Amino acid sequence: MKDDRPREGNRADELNRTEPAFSWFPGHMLKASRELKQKAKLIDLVIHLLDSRAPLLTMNHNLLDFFPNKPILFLLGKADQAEGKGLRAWKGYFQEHAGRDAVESVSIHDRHAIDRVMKKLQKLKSEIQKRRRLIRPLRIAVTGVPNVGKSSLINRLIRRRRAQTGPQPGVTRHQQWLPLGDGMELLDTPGIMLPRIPNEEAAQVLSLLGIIRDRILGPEKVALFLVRYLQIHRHDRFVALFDRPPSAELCCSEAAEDLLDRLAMDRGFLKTGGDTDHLRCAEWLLQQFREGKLGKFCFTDVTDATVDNFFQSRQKGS
Ligand SMILES: Nc1nc2c(ncn2[C@@H]2O[C@H](COP(=O)(O)OP(=O)(O)O)[C@@H](O)[C@H]2O)c(=O)[nH]1
Ligand SMILES: [Mg+2]
Repeated sequence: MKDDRPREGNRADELNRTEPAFSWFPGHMLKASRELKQKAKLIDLVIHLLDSRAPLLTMNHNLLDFFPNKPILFLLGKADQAEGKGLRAWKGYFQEHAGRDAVESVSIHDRHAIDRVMKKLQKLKSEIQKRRRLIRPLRIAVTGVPNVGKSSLINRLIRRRRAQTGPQPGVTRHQQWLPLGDGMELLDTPGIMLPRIPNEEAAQVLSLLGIIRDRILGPEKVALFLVRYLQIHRHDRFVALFDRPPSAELCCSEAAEDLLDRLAMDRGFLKTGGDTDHLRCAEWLLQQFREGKLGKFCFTDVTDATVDNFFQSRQKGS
């Protein structure tokens, strides 16, 4: 008998059916990961760039383990897209657990923030050179998951467009040393994905942030996650997307699928024949989010965070 159950050609769904978490680790990342591990001995300082909107979720413990005894500067990146209160709380969290000088927030659109990072690097350089009696330039690796802004940050720091950047994960495929001046060199590295994504919600946040490609979960699924998030936290921003807005009450109570359908109808995303085109509407909604048109976000709450294993093990080791 023919099996006519609906089929989903969606990799994450297939994986999620059999286990609570899934991994997405393409071959080029495995190669990049090996290359970075080999270079780890050469590095004096590690910049670990995180997304301010979900800092612990975008922290790659595996990657940090390549550098067991090296100082780490955590940068909370894309700060221009993060809600101020959440960002300050996360900065406090990292100051408490990693050290006052081990964290800074940054946006490539904020010259003052770039200057603050530069000052912090100069301070760390002096300390490291003094402690290790180094006379050669300090070698700094800029690390993080894909698409978190590593290459863009490097270009801002060196004041040149030397590192290739782009809105999709996987633009930087090779490591590249770039002179920073002031006796420092930066290593641009390809993004390395978390080996294991803890759950479906985490995967959806990572997709929204552009760290996992949309096609892995499917744009509609990611957009529906965003609709649900807005329903709970910021229905005003969702309502503002409509020409003829639904009531706030309806916006909070209706199923996310129906709201996306309503939005598709309102914005005129229709297929030939008149049915609403959810895919195009989902892609449009994700674009609005990524262009910052839905405002600033903070997807993870610091009050839910326990002391991360990474800080506990480093404290024990120090
Ligand atoms: N709003 C905002 N976008 C950023 C920032 N830094 C990088 N981006 C964007 O994020 C995307 C990925 O940047 P890229 O530097 O290629 O990331 P990488 O893969 O980590 O090297 C690009 O579209 C950048 O323009 C930032 O501070 N704020
Ligand atoms: Mg890059």
